[in-house]
Amino acid sequence: MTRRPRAGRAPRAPRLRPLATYAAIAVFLAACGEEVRDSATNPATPQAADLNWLWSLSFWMGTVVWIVVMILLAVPILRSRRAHDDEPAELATASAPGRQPPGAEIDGPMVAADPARHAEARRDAKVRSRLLWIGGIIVPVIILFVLLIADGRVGATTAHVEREGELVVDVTGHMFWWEVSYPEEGIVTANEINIPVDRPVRFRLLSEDVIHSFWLPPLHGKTDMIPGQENWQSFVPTQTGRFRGNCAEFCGIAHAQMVVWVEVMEPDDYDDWVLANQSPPDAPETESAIAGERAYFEAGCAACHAIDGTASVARVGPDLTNLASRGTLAAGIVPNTRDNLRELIIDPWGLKPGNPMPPTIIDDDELDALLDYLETLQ
Ligand code: HEC
Ligand SMILES: [Cu+2]
Repeated sequence: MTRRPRAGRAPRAPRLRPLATYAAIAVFLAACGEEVRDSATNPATPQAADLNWLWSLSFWMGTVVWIVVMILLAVPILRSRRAHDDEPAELATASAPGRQPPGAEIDGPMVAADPARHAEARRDAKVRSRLLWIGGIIVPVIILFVLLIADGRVGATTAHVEREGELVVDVTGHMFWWEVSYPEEGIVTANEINIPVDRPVRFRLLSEDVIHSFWLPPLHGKTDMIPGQENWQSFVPTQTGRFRGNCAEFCGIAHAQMVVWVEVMEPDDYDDWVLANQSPPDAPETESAIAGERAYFEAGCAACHAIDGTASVARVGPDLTNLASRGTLAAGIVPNTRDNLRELIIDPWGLKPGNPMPPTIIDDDELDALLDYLETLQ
C-alpha cells in the first residue's frame, strides 16, 4: 500500500522548523562560556590587531553583500507572487506550472498585444541590465579593490616589525611537539615559550618531519613550518599573560594535541627566567632521586631525550633539562603533575593517542624514583 501525501501540505516541513531553531540557538550558545581569550579576535599585539581589522573588514563587507543579494532575490519573488494574485482567475490557473494546455503561449502574444505591459517589460529589461552592470561588475571591482589595498597595507605592517633589539627564538615542529631554542641565550626547552613584553620577537620556524603550522591566535597569524626551509614570524607582544597556540596544519594523529604556550613576561621576570635556565639542573641529592637518575638511563629514556649536564643528549623527544619548571606535559595538553608524568611514562597513548613515545615497562619502586628524579629537573 502506498501512502499518498495529504493535499495542500508539504510533508515534513513543519518538523524541520523547530530543529532549525534549535540548531541556530546552539550555534549562538557555542559562543558563550569561559572567557574567550586565546582567539584571533582578541589581539594582544599590534600585528594581530591589524590582522583582526582585515578580518573584520572582509566579514562586514561580506555581510552587507549578502544582505543586498538576499533583498535582490526577495524582490522579484514577492513581485511575481503579487502579479499572480492580480491575474484574472482563469489566466492564473492556466499559467500555473504544469497546467498549461499543450501549445498555449500565454505570455508572448498577450504582452505584445498590451502596450502598457510591453512598456513595463522594456523597463524591466533596462533595470535588469543596469543591475547586472552595477552588481556584476562595478560593485565587485570596488569591493575587491578595497580589500586588495587593505590586504597590502596589513601585509606591509605585519612584515616590517621593528628589528632593533629583537629576540630570536628557533621553533622546530616535530610530530607532535615543539622544540624551542634560544640561540643567543643558549637555552633549549619545549612546548612553552617565554618572551619579554614590549620587545620585538622573531621566530625562526623549522620542521623536523612533516609540514606543521605555528599559530598563536592572539599574537599573530599562521606561518607554515616546512622541512628544509626557514620561515620567519615576528611581532611585538604588548600585553603580559599566558597565551595558547596550536599546530594549524594537519600533521598526523595527534595534530590537535600539539599545543604551545607562550608566556609574555615583565622584562625583569624574563631575565630571571633566562638566568635560571642557562645553568644545568643541580645533580640529584636524595637517595631516591639518585636511583631515579640511574633508572632514567636504564629505561632507555636517554635514547630520545636530553638533560643538560648529563650523558643524555638525544634530540628525538623534548629536552627535559627544565622539565619541572614547565607548567604542562605532552605538548601543552595536561598540567605537569606527578600523576600525568607517571601515565605518560607507562602509557603514553593513554594520555595522547598516537604520540611517538614508547610505553616503558618499569617496576613501581623504580618508577617512583624516576619521578623523584624528574621532579628535580629545573
Ligand atoms: C623513542 C623515543 C623516546 C623514548 C625512549 C622516551 N621518550 Fe619521552 N618523549 C618522546 C617523544 C617523541 C615525546 C613527545 C610526545 C608528544 O608530546 O607528542 C616525549 C615526551 C616526553 C615527556 C613530555 C615532555 C613535555 O614537555 O611535554 C616526558 C616527561 C618524557 N617524554 C619522559 C620520558 C622518560 C622518563 C622516558 C624513559 C622512561 C622517555 N621519555 C622515553 C620520545 C621518547
Ligand atoms: Cu603539527
